[in-house]
Amino acid sequence: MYVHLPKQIVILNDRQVVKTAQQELVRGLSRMLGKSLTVSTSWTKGSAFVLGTFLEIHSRAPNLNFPGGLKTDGYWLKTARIHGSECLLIASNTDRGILYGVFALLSKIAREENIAGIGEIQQPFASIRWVNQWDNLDGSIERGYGGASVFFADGKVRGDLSRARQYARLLASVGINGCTINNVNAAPGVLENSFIAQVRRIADVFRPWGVRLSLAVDLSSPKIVGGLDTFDPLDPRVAEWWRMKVHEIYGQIPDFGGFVVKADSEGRLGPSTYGRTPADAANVIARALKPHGGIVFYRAFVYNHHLDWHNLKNDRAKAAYDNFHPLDGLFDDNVVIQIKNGPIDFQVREPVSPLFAGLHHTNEAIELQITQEYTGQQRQLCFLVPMWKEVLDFNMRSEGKDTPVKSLVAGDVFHRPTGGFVGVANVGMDANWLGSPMAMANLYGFGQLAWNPNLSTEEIVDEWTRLTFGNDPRVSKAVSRLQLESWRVYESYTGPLGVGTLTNILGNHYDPAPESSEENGWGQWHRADHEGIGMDRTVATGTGFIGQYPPEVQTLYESVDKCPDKLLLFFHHVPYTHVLHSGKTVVQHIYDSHYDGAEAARDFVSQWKTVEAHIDSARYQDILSRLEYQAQEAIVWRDTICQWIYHLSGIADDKGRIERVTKQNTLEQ
Ligand code: GCV
Repeated sequence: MYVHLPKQIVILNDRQVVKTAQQELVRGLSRMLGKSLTVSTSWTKGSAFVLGTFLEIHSRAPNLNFPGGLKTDGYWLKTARIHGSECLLIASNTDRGILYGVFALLSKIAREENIAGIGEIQQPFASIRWVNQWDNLDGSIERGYGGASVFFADGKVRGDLSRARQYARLLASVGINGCTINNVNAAPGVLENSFIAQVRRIADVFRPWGVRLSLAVDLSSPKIVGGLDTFDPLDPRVAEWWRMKVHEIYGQIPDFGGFVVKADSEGRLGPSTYGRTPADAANVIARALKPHGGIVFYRAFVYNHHLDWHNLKNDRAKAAYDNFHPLDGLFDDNVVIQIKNGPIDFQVREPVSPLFAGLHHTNEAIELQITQEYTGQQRQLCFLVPMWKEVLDFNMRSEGKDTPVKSLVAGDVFHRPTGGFVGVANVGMDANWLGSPMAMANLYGFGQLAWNPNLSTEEIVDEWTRLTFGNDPRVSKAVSRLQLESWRVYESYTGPLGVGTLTNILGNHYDPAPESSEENGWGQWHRADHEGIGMDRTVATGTGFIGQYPPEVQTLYESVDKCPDKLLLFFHHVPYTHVLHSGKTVVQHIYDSHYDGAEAARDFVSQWKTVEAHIDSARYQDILSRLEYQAQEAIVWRDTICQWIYHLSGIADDKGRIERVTKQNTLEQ
């Protein structure tokens, strides 16, 4: 199919990122098609792949009709006759866009797509497409399940940064243009002069891939690192300290992206120490970054983890909106409020954060968690793109208009200068980056959605599967099916009806331990007792959280009758005998859901076995043993949660399964 492809590449400039693009094209076509291409910087005659900016190509081919108004980093793949020969143009308004165009072309070839006569324009939905890494300087990664840090070891930047270089390549291949390399629970030491010189080496390996580096910083750095007696954001000495520090960083890293700030959260110091606001804190840093083009990502994950659990009106879910909505309009234009998708903390199911509709004069970005902290930690299969799609497509009906979350975060609805998507990736040194080969679909999917959230889940999973396992339809069908079912299945045996992931929140965030959520100040409450289950977050009788949404969404959630079953227990405390829209009682739904989920997890094993003859045995065995393990874990979850609900409610399972397990356990003891 690709016999007529050009045999030469013409690059119209020799800037670093375009050179990377050229090298990728040479490498990709040689490995996939066995073609060897010549490279030239002067465009004379003959059929060629032509890599350049619109301006550069226009100056050589002025008669071509160029697409207008493309967003930054958008690209054009175009077959055109130039100087009498058929050429394939890979053009963009930026060098990064040319690189993305090359990766897109290679992806098409890998998936055996017909590219004859191609004429395709792609452009990113939003300018911010970043990942965060929660890497500690000792080389560990908070909530990382794929090995040690690719950046740090023993308190220093690694000597060998070849994996960091490969990571930048991986990120660029899915359109990601920025990476924060260290934990948001930031070690102040990253801002020491000697450390910045080390970080520069990482920025140097990122640069050829168009990935900007940024750092998570501790707000008390002016005191701890700078030796001042304060870090009060309104103190002029503090402002000057940030200004000088930023100046120093840009001296080493001219394309530095900016800072991520976690403050007044989970024990981190913040502006509240001085009675100041997040806007005061964000702006002092933003002003230091502004002349250099840097951004501050200020996280909305600010909450009190010592909430009084006796008080039924207390609600952690309200914190982000309560803290940030009143400050709308007070943040500088190079501040972005980074908001987790849900109001609690990356649970298996949450409603969207109401803060997305609560900021009209402030930039925002959605924070999604690629690393599966609460969703099976890469030991269990849980493909998160279907969840993210639901979140991004959710229509907030802000001011009574169609305002899906994706458009709010991109800044389209309220005409903000910037906005977008941040994924907590936490890849590590493991050969497959995330610890499990199947989990990479989440990183791929995040990149694809950040580029184009209008892609369907099916398209994304099909592309990933074929790029990863090849084009055999027997394999791609089976893998896609497993991925597509996995979130629903994981939810069904861990936390159905919006109750949250009933995991051990005081420990590993992995094993079932529903009681750990209650009677402490962390606020991940489900309020299960002998009568009923769920958090009453209504305006009428509960915490009032629902009142933070625009009116039409309030109407949907406030009424127990209208509230969708999948989120019922997030918003309402109901008796176990409450009848769902499905016609089942809550308690029976919980039992059935856990049994069906465990059954479906077991079925994953059989589904996987169908691909044995069509896949390499190393990956086949690896994934098989993971799915077998998951099937066992699903039974552990099923029995723990069903027993717990049975003992709390005293209500028997219609099918007698819980009683049988209880009896069997008693006999075995
Ligand atoms: C980096 C959750 C995680 C923490 C994480 C925090 C955050 O609470 O369990 O490990 O800290 O979120 O997002 O800041």
